[in-house]
Amino acid sequence: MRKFNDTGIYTKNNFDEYWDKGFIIIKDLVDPELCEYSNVLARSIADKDFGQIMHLHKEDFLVAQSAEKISQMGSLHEKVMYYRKLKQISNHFNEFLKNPEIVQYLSWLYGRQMAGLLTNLFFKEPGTKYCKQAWQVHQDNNYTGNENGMYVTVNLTFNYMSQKNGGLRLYPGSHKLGVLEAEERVSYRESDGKPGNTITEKLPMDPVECELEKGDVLFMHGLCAHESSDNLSNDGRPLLSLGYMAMGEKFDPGFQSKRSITFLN
Ligand SMILES: O=C(O)CCC(=O)C(=O)O
Ligand SMILES: [Fe+2]
Repeated sequence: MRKFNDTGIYTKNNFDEYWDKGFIIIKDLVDPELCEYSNVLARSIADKDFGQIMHLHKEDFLVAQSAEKISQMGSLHEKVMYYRKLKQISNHFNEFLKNPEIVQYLSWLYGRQMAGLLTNLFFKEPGTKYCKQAWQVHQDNNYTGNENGMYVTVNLTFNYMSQKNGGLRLYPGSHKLGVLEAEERVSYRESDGKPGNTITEKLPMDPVECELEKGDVLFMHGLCAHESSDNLSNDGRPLLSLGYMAMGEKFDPGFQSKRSITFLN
């Protein structure tokens, strides 16, 4: 493929925008029906608080995060059927991580072959404990610890995302500041509603609000600082976060997260 096209999404403008701001939104990159179907699957295995689900693409993580639900099931039949469902759902999200449109765009932006590293789902379901989840300003690369900033987050919503329902705010150009010092905070099913390994310095730019519709895809540099507020609306904000790392780069697997690469093609 030629590096740049004059029309479509593979333009010099888009390339420059990504590397200038540290993020870009590509409208309608994935099928909205895929988002709706994925939402149905994810909701069917959510716990009562709609807590974050980590690594939907890994069967063992889904089983581990469903332990309470499974223990409440009466019959062996029910448990086995639920286990089979988890297996199917992890396969679905493993395929999602390999989405050709997303993977091709990432490889084009970075000029590198990419590997899948993680999947996360944040429901911010109205009326639940985790709708009051305000992510403090952070860089996602902080979690994966790549010195070259070669981690990338790809975000999609299964509904819509705006400031009304707890959407993200992004700090344009902050990826150029490199790896920033941060204070570690519990960022998985925390109890204080303030997750995110928080950047300690005051950033020299103002954040911009990020709006997404079903099917839009946000590509965000791992060093791009971002944050979000709680969701006090009646609309859920299921946000799927797909994590990628350029092939061959070092990363911290994390004792709890046990990140490992998934080959994408
Ligand atoms: O769910 C949110 O509002 C933000 C999530 C996030 O930034 C993250 O997981 O790194
Ligand atoms: Fe983040």
